[in-house]
Amino acid sequence: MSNPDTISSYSLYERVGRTKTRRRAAAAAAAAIRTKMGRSVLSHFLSLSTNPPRFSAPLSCSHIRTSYFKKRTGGTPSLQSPAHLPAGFRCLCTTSAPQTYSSDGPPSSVKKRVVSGVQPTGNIHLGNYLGAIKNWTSLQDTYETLFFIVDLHAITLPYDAQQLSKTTRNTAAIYLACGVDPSKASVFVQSHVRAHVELMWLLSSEARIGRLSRMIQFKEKSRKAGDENVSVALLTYPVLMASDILLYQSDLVPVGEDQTQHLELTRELAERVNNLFGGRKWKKMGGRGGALFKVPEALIPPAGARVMSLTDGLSKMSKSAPSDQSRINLLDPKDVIANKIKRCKTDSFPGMEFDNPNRPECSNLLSIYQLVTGKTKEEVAQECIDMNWGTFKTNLADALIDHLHPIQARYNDITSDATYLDKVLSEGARKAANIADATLNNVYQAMGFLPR
Ligand code: AQP
Repeated sequence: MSNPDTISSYSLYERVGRTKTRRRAAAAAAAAIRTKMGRSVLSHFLSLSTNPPRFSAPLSCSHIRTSYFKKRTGGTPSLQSPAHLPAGFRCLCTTSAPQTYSSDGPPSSVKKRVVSGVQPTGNIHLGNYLGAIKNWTSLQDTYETLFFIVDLHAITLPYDAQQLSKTTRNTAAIYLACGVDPSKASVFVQSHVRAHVELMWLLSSEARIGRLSRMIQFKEKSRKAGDENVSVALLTYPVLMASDILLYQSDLVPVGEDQTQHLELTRELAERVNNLFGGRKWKKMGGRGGALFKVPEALIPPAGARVMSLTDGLSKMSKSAPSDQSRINLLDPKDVIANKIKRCKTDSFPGMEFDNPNRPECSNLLSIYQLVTGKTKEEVAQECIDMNWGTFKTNLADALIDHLHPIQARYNDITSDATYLDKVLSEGARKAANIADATLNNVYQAMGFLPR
């Protein structure tokens, strides 16, 4: 793909525009180039330049692809250099990459779109912060970002209706306190954009029960909840998650290890619906044709972002773990943080070290220390190699308190002004709904529904 011939052959074809003469010249040029460089590569580029976007063009790496938008809008065609990812992030490149455009037409910029969210199911903890929210603050500088509070997901397990709106607001305030900037990212509440549920229903018709019931999270959560408490929503929430992602024609989705299966399902649903209802079939229904959904890819957060429980280094830190001692909540006061660190599980090995499989707690706490101090793994390993647990725990507690204090102060400011938060959320929902409604309307049209 990086062959300079490839670039110039595309440019040559693209420069000859729409008139008949130009098309003839283009055909001649294409024929000449075909002889020179071989049929398959050229036909790939020709099809990109003349046809609506294809569903899935096989590429060795989706980061090295022609810029569809630039070609459509007559800009200088080019191969994108490997996408700029924020420090530490990796993109899980796939064997197929979509050549699609957003349902609301060509975007005003070529920024890729990223969506993510956290459930307002309790206290936001250090795992949610280091594994998700903190990373968003670097993503918002690079990508077009939408961060939402996934309140519809919060009802998949028994929950407290009296608390839901409060925890939803608090979660939004935490996003902002952690540095999510509403002037860069759209911040909104999932249930405020009705298209999420509507698209979920449409996607449900193409989701299969067997596939959903084999999802690891369903198996684990349903086993924990017990049969009587397993709601249909617990089974089908991955379809809602697919809707959350596909509505926004997202390019990239930050995923933790526990969510790769969900993204895989999302990709499958996108491809299935694209194949069943998109392209020419959609065009016949009066639509634009092409792909209905962009097929998203996984964005892997920086290493070390999986935060484990303070009481068991082999289980992830979790909102639903029964013991509050197992997690640091972002809003825990200083003395609570110090106390939780003091009491967290240790071992009897000398010194401190990363990556010893027999010392999961040690590795976890060192990683937390690394992430909140911003030091490198090597620096932390060197600094702590000879420390005993007592000294390390004091240092860790101090570092955590220092790191979380400004977040807590900003949280208090934000929540003291209810109108500010309301304004951010309604503006975020308005922007999100514009994108989401366009996708939803396309899907209704392609699936044959009578227009309103
Ligand atoms: N321990 C963790 N380490 C790193 N990242 C984590 N995330 C959650 N726990 C950790 C990330 O937080 C984001 C939002 O997660 P969620 O609200 O969907 O909740 P969850 O993944 O189900 O985990 P929780 O918060 O602990 O809730 P419960 O107890 O209900 O499972 C995701 O990006 C997730 O990876």
